[in-house]
Amino acid sequence: MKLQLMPPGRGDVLTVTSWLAPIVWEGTFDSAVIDGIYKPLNVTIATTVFAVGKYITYLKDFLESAEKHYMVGYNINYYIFTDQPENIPAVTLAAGRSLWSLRVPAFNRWQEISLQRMSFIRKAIEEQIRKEASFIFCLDVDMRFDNHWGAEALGNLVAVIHPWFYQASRDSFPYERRPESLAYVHADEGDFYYGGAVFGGLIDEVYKLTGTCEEHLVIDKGKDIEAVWQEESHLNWYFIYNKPTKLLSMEYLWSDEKVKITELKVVRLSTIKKNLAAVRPN
Ligand code: UD2
Repeated sequence: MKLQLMPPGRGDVLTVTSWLAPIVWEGTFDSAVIDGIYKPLNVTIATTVFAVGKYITYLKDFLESAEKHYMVGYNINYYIFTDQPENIPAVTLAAGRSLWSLRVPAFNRWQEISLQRMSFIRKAIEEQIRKEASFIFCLDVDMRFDNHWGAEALGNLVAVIHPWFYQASRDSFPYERRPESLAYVHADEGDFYYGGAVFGGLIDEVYKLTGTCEEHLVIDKGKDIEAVWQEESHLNWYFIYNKPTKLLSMEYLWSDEKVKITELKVVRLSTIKKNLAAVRPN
């Protein structure tokens, strides 16, 4: 019997969306093939992280674990947005990887950091990042890489399925439901609920995404309405009308607080259990 060159990777999970975007799971890709495509292009991947106030304490583990597992062998520019550049930990970076600090103010409400991230990223793309990288990932800082998180994640516009809503029905997705907000999603709309902790893609695509979300956040603020999950709500609105070209499964955004499910063969990135009262400003 002849061996199939490309046997179907997984039969137990959804691996492609209704608009034909792949959903990346362990078993659906071959890293050697993927690296064979991207390595010769010598791409640089911008990676933005906010570490404001007490969240700076997460940065060391984030960076050290990223150096072990995140896009290993690729050029990475980390852009750390912080109110205390002097406290950025000294972490040894591999060749081709560098770190920039970008100063942002300290905020007195944690929601404000989430709300303003889109605007800071949009500006940084305009002023610096677009000259220095071709892809970008925007990540939360209270996270740890545990396993390979590589170039299979690259795509034009990339979203991650939120681990808490993987098996949830659409009516339980925590979209913004008040029509006064520009993040409003009608009960009949929505494909997946995506996490705000990981999004990315080509620089120009993420520039459009951050610019649109920023505009909508500003208009909402003018109307004195704050979407239920801040910028994550606006991001979810955006991905309904601008479909991501690649989706990352929960392997790419898991949570230390979740009980593992059988479909999850490998955890690549996980949010750390945090004491919110101790780390948030409000
Ligand atoms: C969820 C989302 C997060 C964001 C937020 C919006 C996931 C796993 N997380 O996380 O991406 O959409 O909801 O409300 O999908 N930060 C600071 N200093 C602070 C507070 C926050 O630097 O004092 C930064 C930091 O990079 C942090 C990020 O903002 O990782 C998100 O804040 P969070 O982790 O407290 O938000 P959370 O857990 O509600």
